[in-house]
Amino acid sequence: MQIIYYADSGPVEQWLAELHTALPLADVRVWHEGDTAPADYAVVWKPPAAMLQHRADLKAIFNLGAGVDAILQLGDALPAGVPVVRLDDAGMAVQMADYVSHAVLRYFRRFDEFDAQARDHQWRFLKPRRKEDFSVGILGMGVLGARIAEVLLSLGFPVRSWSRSRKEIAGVQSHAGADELDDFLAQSQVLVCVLPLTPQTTGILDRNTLARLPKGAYLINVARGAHLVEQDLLDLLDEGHLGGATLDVFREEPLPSDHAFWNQPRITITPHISALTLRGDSVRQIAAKIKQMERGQPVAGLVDRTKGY
Ligand code: NDP
Ligand code: OXD
Repeated sequence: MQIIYYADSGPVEQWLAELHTALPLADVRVWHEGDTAPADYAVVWKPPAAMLQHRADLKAIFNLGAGVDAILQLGDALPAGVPVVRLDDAGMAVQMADYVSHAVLRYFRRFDEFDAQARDHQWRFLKPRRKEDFSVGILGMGVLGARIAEVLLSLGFPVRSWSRSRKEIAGVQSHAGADELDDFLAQSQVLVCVLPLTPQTTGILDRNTLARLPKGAYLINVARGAHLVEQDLLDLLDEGHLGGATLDVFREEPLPSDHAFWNQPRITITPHISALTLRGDSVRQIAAKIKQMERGQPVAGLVDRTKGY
């Protein structure tokens, strides 16, 4: 079995070694421009079009991340009949749930405001909030959203979700489709975005959406930078409609050093670390799926190209 590997960053030799250990009978090689030798599977992160163009011979393309926006952007360069398989949790859900719970608790316990006061040497009591008034709305209730919801519920926060299809998750109020978005937003004191980036969700965090949140609401975006219309967020923070934002993803990454977000104290910035691709978990998952495919069995995490995720 031949496997070609490409990632735009990361320790190539270690990925290769772990893939080889997990699939000892496979011949795993790094793909280089001009390599058109036969291959059965591709394991990729942000591959160039030249790698996958004309690769109708592949049995599957494994994406080294949950989000498939970069690979689907290849459009016609992506061979039509070849299944694309994304990472399905692979250790990311627990990281995402930690990150989001931390941000929600920070806003709930007003640590953002205490930090600001401390910078001015101010010792001042701030009225505690009540959890029942601090409802968290999660945009996207897939693999990651469901885990975030579970942890927030265990912390006692009211949780609601928005997705394309309705969900039946104990304790979570499910909203589905465009018709139910306004009602969802109006009741979300914290808005968490964990949607895939598709033509329908690009720019979804704009003034129109964010202004429908209750006054003083917070935004947590851990999905993709292009969900957010950046100037709209800055304006709504300046106008006092939003209380703060925690952003892990940006339209341009790394975030340029002169970007206005760095100067807005109500924005907390992290460098796309909310859920890292873990090599061990990812290799184990991909190797298991390759074995399933070789046995003719179905695998989880198949991307529906018409939906875009
Ligand atoms: P899933 O595919 O499991 O879940 C996606 C969810 O979004 C589903 O509930 C889906 O609805 C919903 N959805 C998609 N399109 C729409 C729409 N137009 N309207 C309403 N709901 C919609 O994805 P994951 O949970 O695994 O990952 C989500 C995203 O998180 C990834 O695509 C990636 O971009 C991002 N991510 C970011 C990371 C980081 O480090 N910052 C790390 C990992 C992922 P339905 O259930 O009805 O299909
Ligand atoms: C992903 C990411 O999509 O790390 O997995 O952003």
